Amino acid sequence: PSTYQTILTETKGSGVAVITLNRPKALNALCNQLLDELVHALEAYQKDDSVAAVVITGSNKAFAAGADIKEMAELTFRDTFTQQLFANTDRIQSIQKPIIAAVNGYALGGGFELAMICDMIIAGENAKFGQPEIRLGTIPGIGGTQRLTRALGKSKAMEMILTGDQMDAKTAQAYGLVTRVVPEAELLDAAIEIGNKIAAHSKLTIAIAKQAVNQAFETSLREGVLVERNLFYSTFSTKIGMKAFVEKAKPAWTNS
Ligand code: CO8
Repeated sequence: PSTYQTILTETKGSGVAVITLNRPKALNALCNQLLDELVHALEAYQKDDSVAAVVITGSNKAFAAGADIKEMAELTFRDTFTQQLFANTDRIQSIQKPIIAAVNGYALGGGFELAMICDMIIAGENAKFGQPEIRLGTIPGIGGTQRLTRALGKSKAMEMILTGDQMDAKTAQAYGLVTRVVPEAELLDAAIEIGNKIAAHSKLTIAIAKQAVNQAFETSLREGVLVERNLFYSTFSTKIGMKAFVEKAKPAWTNS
């Protein structure tokens, strides 16, 4: 991990890993190396038993101002197709631990899409979200047309994707895109606080709950409810929490 060049990693509180996107001169544009390092770090945290949740953040000016336009400007259709450009971002969806995006400043294009891949977004008051790809003659390519439409509904998603206009933090909160808006300076602490609350619970059940919620985006209601029911039943494999409640004791979630 110490060999990363485009991200910083550290662990805070009780098992909350923080990944800071760190290409300040390019407003954290998501170059190939950054995406590779980010996926690598997330997969390492997935395997690390001491980590319960991950926060991804950027700087006060930018979470990430999109895919790296200077890199993309050199690519042909053939390059993007044969390299399957950005397909490695699919691997972020396979991470079972909760990922919190803490967004100050610009979350544009691929930066916005990365935030939407995360399990929740917390925004600083200065956060600005947008899909400006249309201004470059391209379209969102890391899931934006799908996730933004699910998050905002068709009309607002169309407006943002077809005009390239940005949305501020308060409006994003009103649409339910971000879970809370906090003063810029308090952003990281607020994200870590949520991570700490998650870390206090069973890691196994947290992963099960995440999978159940994500199922809502993949299936019909009937199938989703069935998946939930079976996942719910699976939580009866350890009865630590319920027994602790009955015994008025604090649950010890060791290995569960
Ligand atoms: N890529 C590369 N470099 C960038 C990017 C970017 N996305 N954004 C900013 N930078 C660089 C600038 O070029 C500049 O570098 P330099 O000093 O060397 O010229 C430096 O960061 C600082 O930027 P600015 O001087 O522009 O800072 P401002 O404060 O004036 O403006 C903005 C900030 C408004 C955020 C502005 O930088 C901007 O508009 N950036 C581009 C935003 C954008 O269009 N993002 C979408 C990119 S496309 C995308 O994400 C598509 C993903 C999926 C594609 C799938 C294809 C297969």
